[in-house]
Amino acid sequence: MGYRIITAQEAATYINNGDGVGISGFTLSGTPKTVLPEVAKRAVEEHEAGRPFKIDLYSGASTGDAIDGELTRAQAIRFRAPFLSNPTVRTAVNNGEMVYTDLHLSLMAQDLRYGFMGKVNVAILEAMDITDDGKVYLTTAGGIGQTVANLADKIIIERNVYHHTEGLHDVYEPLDPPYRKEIPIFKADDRVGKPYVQVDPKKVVGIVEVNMPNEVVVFKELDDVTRRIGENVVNFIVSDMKRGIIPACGLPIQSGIGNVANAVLKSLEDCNEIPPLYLYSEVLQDSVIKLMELGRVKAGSTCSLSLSRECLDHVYENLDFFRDKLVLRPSEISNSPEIIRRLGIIAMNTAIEADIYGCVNSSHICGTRLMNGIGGSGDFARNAYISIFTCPSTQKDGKISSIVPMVTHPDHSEHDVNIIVTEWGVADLRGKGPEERAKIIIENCAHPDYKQLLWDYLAISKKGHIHHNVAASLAMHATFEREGDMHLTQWNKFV
Ligand code: 0RQ
Repeated sequence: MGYRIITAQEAATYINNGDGVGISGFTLSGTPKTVLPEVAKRAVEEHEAGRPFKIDLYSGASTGDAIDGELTRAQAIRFRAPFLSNPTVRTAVNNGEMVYTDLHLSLMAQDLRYGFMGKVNVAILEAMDITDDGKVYLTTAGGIGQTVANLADKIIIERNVYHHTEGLHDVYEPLDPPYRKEIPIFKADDRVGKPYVQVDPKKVVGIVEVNMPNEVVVFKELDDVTRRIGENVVNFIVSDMKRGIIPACGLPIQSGIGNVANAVLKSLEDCNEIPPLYLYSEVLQDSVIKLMELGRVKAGSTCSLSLSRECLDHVYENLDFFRDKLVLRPSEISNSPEIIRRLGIIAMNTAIEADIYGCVNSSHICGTRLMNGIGGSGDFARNAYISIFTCPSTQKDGKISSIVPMVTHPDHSEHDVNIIVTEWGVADLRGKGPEERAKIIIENCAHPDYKQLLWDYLAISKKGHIHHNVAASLAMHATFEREGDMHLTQWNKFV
């Protein structure tokens, strides 16, 4: 059957006030590029005419300014899940202008299927192409494409000819309970699905022709702090290999997103003591492409190619080299707890803050202001062979300590955190009780300027299995909010 070629403006008319819209993509990669900005324009026109216009927006992870930014500025989003990184939408969420649910990314597709969120009326998929019988070849991310295509009444395809991911996708959607079976991935690069998303051609209302690269994130250059964090992580892995805890052949690694994660991966470039590894992760950044070319990473399974434009072009130009080294999976599979546990992943994620007992906050500044969300960090941390969290020991010119008595928002409890790493060192929490953990985290990870404050907190804490002074436990944060500097915290009023 032939599909209609339509403009982005016409495609936008298929989306109505109150609709649930599910899109392809994961981070800034693989998201549709032209229809949702037109939806934003429509929302502005509707609002000017005095009519309501808001949608519920479901994606694999975050999106960029063309989607989250434009729709937020047009006040066109009622509900958003599961991850954000755009500053405009972050501000709107923190101002209470939309409902946002912070989800483990492995759950997004499943929660939509289970009906935990609203209906998906329209799916918009960015694809290299679609065949007459409904085979949709996605671009740079797996995301939740198959699920939203199944659930939606209408499907819009953005055919984006910029992209060339031929042979990279492995699309697999599990059955729901009580019929679910094991997902048969036993090695990071096993392929178990189809290279395309299958859609019902009758649902496709049209194809929008596009030729556009992805939006990209620019990382901060490595500095002394991030370089030292990276070196500490690599030294820790080497030491665990020498002790035989990590097998000599290595284990697959997962790396989160952001400046710190990027620095950790860069540190692997020069380390010959770690054998070439597999990556089983949700995002794959430029540093991993370099590691593949250096022979340091054998193959990478990911949900998204979160690459700079130059790096993505380089992959496309050398697709024959990368084709058997890259697998793009749906987020439900890239982040599947079952597979993460089976493969024995070494998970490396970033904390906003960690407390002296090993609980980690990855998502909310001072417990209230959303940064990005937990993303896949919880999927990996809970199920990893070794769960590592990294962060600089201080933030905001040293006025904030990232090591605190109690985290203000517990994303990852002490039960899911094995190792904490800052630029000062490594706290290995495995097999230790709470008091031992507190001592090693303060001694090895806290910034020297904050060590005494943290020791003094322990001294005024009530003994028990875990030592805390409940009234004082958030005083460092309260002091920062009141006086702009955690150094000014005084414990005497809590004694
Ligand atoms: O603020 O941007 O104003 O300078 O947070 O912090 O140190 O540059 O580190 O880019 O690696 O991001 C946790 C946010 C770290 C990220 C987080 C402020 C800091 C700076 C960024 P500025 P850095 P990174 C993969 C898996 C989600 C969980 C995860 C993240 C900005 O890694 O979102 O890993 N992780 N998911 O100043 C006040 C603190 C702060 C603080 C940091 N304690 N107080 N501000 N900042 N700590 C993602 C996916 O699943 C797709």
